[in-house]
Amino acid sequence: MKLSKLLGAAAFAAAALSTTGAVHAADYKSEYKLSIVVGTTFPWGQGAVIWSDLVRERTNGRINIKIYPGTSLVQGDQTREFTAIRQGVIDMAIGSTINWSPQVKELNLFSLPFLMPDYPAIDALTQGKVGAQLFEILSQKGVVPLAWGENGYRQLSNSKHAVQTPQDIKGMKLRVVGSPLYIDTFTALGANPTQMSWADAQPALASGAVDGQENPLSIYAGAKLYDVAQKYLTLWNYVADPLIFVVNKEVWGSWTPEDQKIVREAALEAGKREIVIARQGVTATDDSLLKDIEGHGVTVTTLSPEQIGAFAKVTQPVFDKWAKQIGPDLVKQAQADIAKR
Ligand code: X2X
Repeated sequence: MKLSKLLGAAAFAAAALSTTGAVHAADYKSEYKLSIVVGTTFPWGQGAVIWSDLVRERTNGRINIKIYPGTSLVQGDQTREFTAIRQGVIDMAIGSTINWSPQVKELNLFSLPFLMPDYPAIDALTQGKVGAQLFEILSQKGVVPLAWGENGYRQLSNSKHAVQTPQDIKGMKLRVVGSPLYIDTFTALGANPTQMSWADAQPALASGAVDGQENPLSIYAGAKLYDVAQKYLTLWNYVADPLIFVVNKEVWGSWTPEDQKIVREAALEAGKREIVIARQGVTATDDSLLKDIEGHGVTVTTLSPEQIGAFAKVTQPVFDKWAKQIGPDLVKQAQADIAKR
């Protein structure tokens, strides 16, 4: 081959290469919409900030993530978030297992009453076989799951009186999240549960339309629920909701392998850091958040293992009913991994 021809071929190859590069860049959206339920001041929102900042820096701005708090891309209806990710209305999300459980029944696992007694139990599930299996299930549903985060142990608050026994919540009107499992749990306890989005819950608490609710302390304190008459708080660790970092499958496929790697690693790093933030201030060694809550005149009741046992006993039929729906093998695996923790 003559030198001129060779040079011509090389130039052609270079041009072709740069065209593919350009095609990739053109494929990329100018903004990727990331959905979360609460604001960026909450641990959950901090996770979103960390993830989007890391991705923007490490891709030199090729992947530009914009955070949409308040599940605003689905008008605040958090139980529709998962479907919207699959449909591409939402590009990526950090979602609570509770909010996605209407579409992914296995995610109800974490809502089985009194399954996970402590943080090592949560970790045994998310970081073990159960977590891997749940990611496998999610992968078959149009999303690419990347990492685990945490909303937290959901504690009970109300405006009426201290709750120590199942008897104490009889007849109480409680706002619950969007899985029928919660209706079953609180119905078994003799309460009067009503399902509502987080957006609707806050005015309902403020007006007294409902007496109480359940949420992690970071949400309770961050949303200043003590200012809407929620002066009684019971710590009972009955369920905890992990968070899952996901990307819509087509969006994922539109990125180069290098960028996919960056997004995945950033999600893992953000998830780890978010879990640390979510657990701050609510442990025996650091109870600063609890102290802060008490400073607002809140009566905090911490249940003993025996008192928790009384609630667990009443809700056992709900556990058994839902274990069948979730999948007995998955629940058994979870129980075995928790026992081994
Ligand atoms: O709605 C709730 O209670 C919240 C904010 O914790 C969830 O999105 C599951």
